[in-house]
Amino acid sequence: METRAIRNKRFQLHEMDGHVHWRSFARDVGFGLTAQQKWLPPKYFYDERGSQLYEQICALPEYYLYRAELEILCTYAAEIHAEIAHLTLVEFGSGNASKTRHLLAAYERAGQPFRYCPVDISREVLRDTANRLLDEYSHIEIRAMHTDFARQPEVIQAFQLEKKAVAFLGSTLGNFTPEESVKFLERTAAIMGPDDVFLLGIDLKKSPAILVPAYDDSQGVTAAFNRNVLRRINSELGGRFDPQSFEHLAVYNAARGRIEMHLRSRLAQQVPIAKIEQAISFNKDETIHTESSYKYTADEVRNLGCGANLVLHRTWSDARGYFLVALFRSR
Ligand code: AVJ
Repeated sequence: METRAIRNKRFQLHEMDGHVHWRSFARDVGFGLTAQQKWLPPKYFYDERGSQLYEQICALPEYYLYRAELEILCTYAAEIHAEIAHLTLVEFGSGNASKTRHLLAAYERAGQPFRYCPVDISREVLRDTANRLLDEYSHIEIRAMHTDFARQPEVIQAFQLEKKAVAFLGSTLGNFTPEESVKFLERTAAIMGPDDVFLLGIDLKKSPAILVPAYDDSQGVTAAFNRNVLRRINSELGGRFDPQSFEHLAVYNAARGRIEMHLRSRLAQQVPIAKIEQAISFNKDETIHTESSYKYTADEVRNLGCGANLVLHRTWSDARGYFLVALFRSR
């Protein structure tokens, strides 16, 4: 635990352990790379280097998602804060909180103590972010949780909060299939009280001419982010991937309403991975499906909520209508 944080007692880290251990990584890699359509869970992008690359992605001109949501949170921070009524803010996939901080600024301006509970899969990012927020906001108290929350939103019950606002921003829900999304939201709604709110930030459906470049930028940052999962298999599982022998691919699958990222093998090859005691064979042009990023319409967002016992209360959008922040209450 961070020493300064212990001293000032405004920071606590819940270490829910295990979940991001190399054994689970090995299991998921062994499972995904032996499937008919090879695939890897996108959560493994986010080691320290991957988190840095994601921050670089957010600064790319093509990656409108970040700035659109930032615009919403900046413009409507006071309105959103008023709806949330100063409840403790629990955030799934908080990352560096660079957008959330605008909402936290509204809490700070209220001049009353408040609590922020970020939940993230990356311990380094949680610690650094918490330290910066503690420096910046005098009224903040932070209870952070290091865990892979996707399978189990109930982990946030460990915070033992009476009332809460649960935030899931950055279109991270888009990484789940619609079925997984409804399940995740339903399980979250089940642990919400009558005064609790759920704040969802999600990317909207739009022309592939805008969508695709956001996932295939001209500087190749997204390509490096995509290949980072291979580097990670090399360093953590004794893999022998040559990341450059895989081409970065981003396509919009209109039928499924999702951007797909793949890594396509430029040649037929065999890649040994020591810790799973296997060599993986690739045909030329065979792909590993590394990420799906689902896009929704505003109506579909409302319906996601309906299927999960969440009632849509209010929405905010950016000037171009690219992104949606939606506030739900539990039924
Ligand atoms: C963090 C899941 C929202 O899907 O847009 C960015 C991740 N992948 N560029 C997204 C990502 C490629 C991002 N999310």
